[in-house]
Amino acid sequence: MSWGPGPTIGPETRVLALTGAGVSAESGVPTFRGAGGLWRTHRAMDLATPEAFERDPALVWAFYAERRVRAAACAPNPGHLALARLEERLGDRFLLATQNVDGLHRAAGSRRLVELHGQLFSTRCSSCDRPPFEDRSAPAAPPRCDRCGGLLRPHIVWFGEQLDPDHLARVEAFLKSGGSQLVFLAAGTSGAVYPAAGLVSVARRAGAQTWLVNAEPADNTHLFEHFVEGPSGEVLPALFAQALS
Ligand code: BJW
Ligand code: ZN
Repeated sequence: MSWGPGPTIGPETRVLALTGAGVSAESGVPTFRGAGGLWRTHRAMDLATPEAFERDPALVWAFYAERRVRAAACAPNPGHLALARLEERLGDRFLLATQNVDGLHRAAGSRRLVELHGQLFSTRCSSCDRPPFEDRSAPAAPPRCDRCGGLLRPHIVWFGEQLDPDHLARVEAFLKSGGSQLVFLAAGTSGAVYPAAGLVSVARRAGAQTWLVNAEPADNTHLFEHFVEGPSGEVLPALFAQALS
C-alpha cells in the first residue's frame, strides 16, 4: 500500500500533532471506541469520572491497575518513532499533544510533548495537594496517601474534569503563532472527546493545513482537508519518509 506524499516539510514548516489511542493500538494498547475498545466492555461513566471514583474507588483502581500491567508490557511502534524523529528534525517548530496516557510517546523519545489526559503511570492524592508522583504499581486495593491518609488516585483526566489549563494554553499558543506553513496532523483519534476534538477548528482558524490519519473515518473527519485512511504505524512513517530521510 502506498500512503504518501504527506505534508511538505520545508524550513518554515511548523507541525502540531494530536494523537489518540489508535496510535498505540499497534503496540497492543486497547483503544476506547470501536472494535475491541475498552468502552465496548466497560462503562466509561462507572470508571472514568470523579463520581465513579467516589462511589467505588476499588473498582476504578482495579481498572487502572489492569491497564498499567498491560501498558507496561507494550513498546512504541513505528508511528510513535516517526513522530519522535519529526521532532528531532523540526525542534521547536514541532509540538505533540497526545490524549494517550500510556507513556509510549515519551518512550519513543518525544520530549516536546503535552499529555492532555494525564499519565497512567502517575498517581496523585484526591485530598491533599502533594504533587503527582511516578507510580508503576498495580495495587489490588485503593492505596492511601502517606501524608494525609486520603485516597490516592491515578493522575488521569476523567470526564467532567478540567484539562490542565497550562497544557491547553501551550497547544493553543503554538497554533495561534501560526506561520505561513502550519500543519495540524491528528492521528488515531475518533474526534469524539472535547476539547481535543475541537483543536482542528482552532488550527483552521490559524490558517493550518489539516491532516487526519485514522483507521476509519472519525466523528470530525469533515473538518480536515486531507484524510489518509490506514494504520498509523504504517501511514505516519510513509507520510514523512521524505522529510526524515
Ligand atoms: C487507529 C488504529 C490504528 C484504531 N491506526 N487509527 C463539548 C461538547 C460536548 C461535550 C463536551 C464538550 N466539552 C467537554 C465535554 C465533556 C467531555 C466530552 O468530550 N464528552 C464527549 C464524550 C461528548 N469532555 C470532558 O469531560 C473533558 N473535560 C472538559 O472538557 O472539562 C471542561 C468541561 C467539563 C464538562 C462539561 C463541559 C466542559 C475531559 C475529557 C477526559 C477524557 N478522558 C478519557 C478517559 C480517561 C483516560 C484513561 O482512562 O485512559 O480519555 S475518555 C477517552 O477518550 C480517553 C481518550 O484520551 C479519549 C479520546 O479517545 P481517542 O484517543 O480518540 O480514542 P478512541 O478509542 O475514541 O479512538 C481511537 C481511533 O483510532 C478510532 O477512530 C479507531 O478507528 C482508530 N484506530 N486503530 C490509526 N492502528
Ligand atoms: Zn494526601
